[in-house]
Amino acid sequence: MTEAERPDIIDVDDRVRAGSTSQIQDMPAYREHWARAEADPGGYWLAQAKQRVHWRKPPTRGLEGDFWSVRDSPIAWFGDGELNVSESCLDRHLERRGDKTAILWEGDEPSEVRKLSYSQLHAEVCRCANALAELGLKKGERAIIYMGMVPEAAIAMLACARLGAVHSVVFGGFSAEAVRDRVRDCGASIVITQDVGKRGGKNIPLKRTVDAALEGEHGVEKVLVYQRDAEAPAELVSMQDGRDLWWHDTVDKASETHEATTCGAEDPLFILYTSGSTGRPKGLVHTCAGYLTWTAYTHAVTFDLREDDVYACAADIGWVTGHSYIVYGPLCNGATSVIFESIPTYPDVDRYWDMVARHQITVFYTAPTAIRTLAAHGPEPVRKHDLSSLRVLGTVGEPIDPVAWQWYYEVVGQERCAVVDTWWQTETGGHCITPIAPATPEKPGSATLPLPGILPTLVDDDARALIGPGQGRLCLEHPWPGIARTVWGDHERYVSTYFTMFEGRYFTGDGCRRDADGYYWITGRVDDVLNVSGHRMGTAEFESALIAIDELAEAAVVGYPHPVKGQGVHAYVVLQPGSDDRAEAAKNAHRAVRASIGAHARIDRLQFVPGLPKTRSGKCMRRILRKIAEGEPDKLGDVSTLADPSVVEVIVRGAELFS
Ligand code: 6R9
Repeated sequence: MTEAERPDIIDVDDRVRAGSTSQIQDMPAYREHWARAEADPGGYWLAQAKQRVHWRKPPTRGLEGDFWSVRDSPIAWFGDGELNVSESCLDRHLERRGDKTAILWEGDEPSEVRKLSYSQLHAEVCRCANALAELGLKKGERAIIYMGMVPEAAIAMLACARLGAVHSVVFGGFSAEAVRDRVRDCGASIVITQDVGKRGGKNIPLKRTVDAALEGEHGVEKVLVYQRDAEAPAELVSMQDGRDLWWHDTVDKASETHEATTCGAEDPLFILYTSGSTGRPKGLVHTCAGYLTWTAYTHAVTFDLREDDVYACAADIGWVTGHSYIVYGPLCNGATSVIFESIPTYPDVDRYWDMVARHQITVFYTAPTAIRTLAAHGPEPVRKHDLSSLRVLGTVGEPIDPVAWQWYYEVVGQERCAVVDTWWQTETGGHCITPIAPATPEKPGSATLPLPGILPTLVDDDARALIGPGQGRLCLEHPWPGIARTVWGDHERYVSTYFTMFEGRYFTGDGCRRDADGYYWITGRVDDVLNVSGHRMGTAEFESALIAIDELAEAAVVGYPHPVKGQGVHAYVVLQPGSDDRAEAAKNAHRAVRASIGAHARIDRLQFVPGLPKTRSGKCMRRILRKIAEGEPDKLGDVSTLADPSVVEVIVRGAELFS
């Protein structure tokens, strides 16, 4: 969008400003906090950490380390503090909020609702921690959690935290191969799963996938299985003697008192695998105190959290949004957090709004892809319901176009709610660039302004920092408490991925524009990371799955704009000499991607090409393939360095069939 097309700033003056825990209620307060955090980051965050987190031994140190020396000395925040994250999320709420609903679970069927108060959740987490300890899980050891959206997933995460063990949640859509990779990479000794997951009336065979993942593996000694459906088809759930245990035989029988383990501020809390431009997914490591401070702070500030809020984040616990804004941030803040098992279109396209009305949800947080899907059904399914409880609407995961933003604001929010377009990443732990409700004047499509502690810089192709309005690569200048500290088992990969492109700066992988008001507009990834329906996937992961099949010699995968999913996946593939059965190759290609990554990874356009456009030195020019997939073959730029420029014409003609 050009400056001339920029919609006007939306006035938020008349929004309610009472009873918030946010501390930032208007723009002067925002500017004041931002300036304080910039002038004295250590002091500012130490004060926040002491206020928002429950400490066993309060820290005296703020930040140690910087982005220049991150190779030799990892970033540390609050380094001499001691805590247990689960005490911040549970124990300390018992006195004031023991009977308050901590988790409000809405199952796949709208009639299935469960509420767990803070005391009940505390008791369940203690039970689970005792059971896991009994199974041998110790401080510092890793547990894989491969579950659907049930309260037990959050219970398992908090139980690991209580033991000082490190969880790695794997999204329930991932394949057996992807689960196996993660089990191996983090050296997990326990897997926590469930018989079947439920989504949109279907069974997701979680246990069967775990069995396939662990076939022939020796590291995992125990598999703890939560029973979601006692009537699940027997062929989906077989239990292996000596290895597999039912949750109801172990956790339910364990004691509900448990003394939490003392952890250092910088002990790892969890590993979360995420896709990058190259190679296999990286296990990003988040540590206890900085992560918790950042998620609690941002959850309270961005959403203007109130004590009586019913807060719902519709993300999956398997992604970072679920970690930070279903589990850790909200529970640390003593909020009521909704866990939603189903999908926005089941049993009907008004499911979200029906749920908002039934539970009187006040803050609702979802992804642009869901908004686009629902907007396509028009305003009627929304208007059927009384949405007057809503106060703040959030989005995350991908850029939201101004049309979808307006629909969210007008139809769902009835022009009454703040809309917070929160930009952040698995790496950042929590929100970084986002409006603060209700303080920040919004502009549809812009993530607006950086939170306190976040110093964005736009860098041009010559590594120069831009001053004032302009477009460039988005970097962040100074460590904030929530930044991931390392890549599990490979600190060098962490350094080379994020800190070598522009030395001394964290490079986000995103492109971004800054307008004359200093507002940020994320334009999407500038690297080889795809964002399909808010799911982050690496083109390299698709390509390695494709070239592993017999029929294919080469593959290059790029994204293209998709009206609902944000991005679609376009795969260019070259048949192996001697193979000519395209139908068979296509079938195997789709199957290979599903087996290697998971059900959420799908090729939208599979195009057979005679060869890939390569330079004389053999490098595939992805820029050309991207332009062709985007439907702009007239904007290919310089193709003179190609070894065989004629291949481009054939590819362009083939791609036309898709448009
Ligand atoms: C939280 C999460 C991170 C990537 C990020 C960017 C995209 C996320 C966005 C957004 C524009 C927003 N992204 N939020 N782009 N506006 N509000 O999604 O983490 O899965 O690691 O993805 O998602 O491209 O770099 P993750």
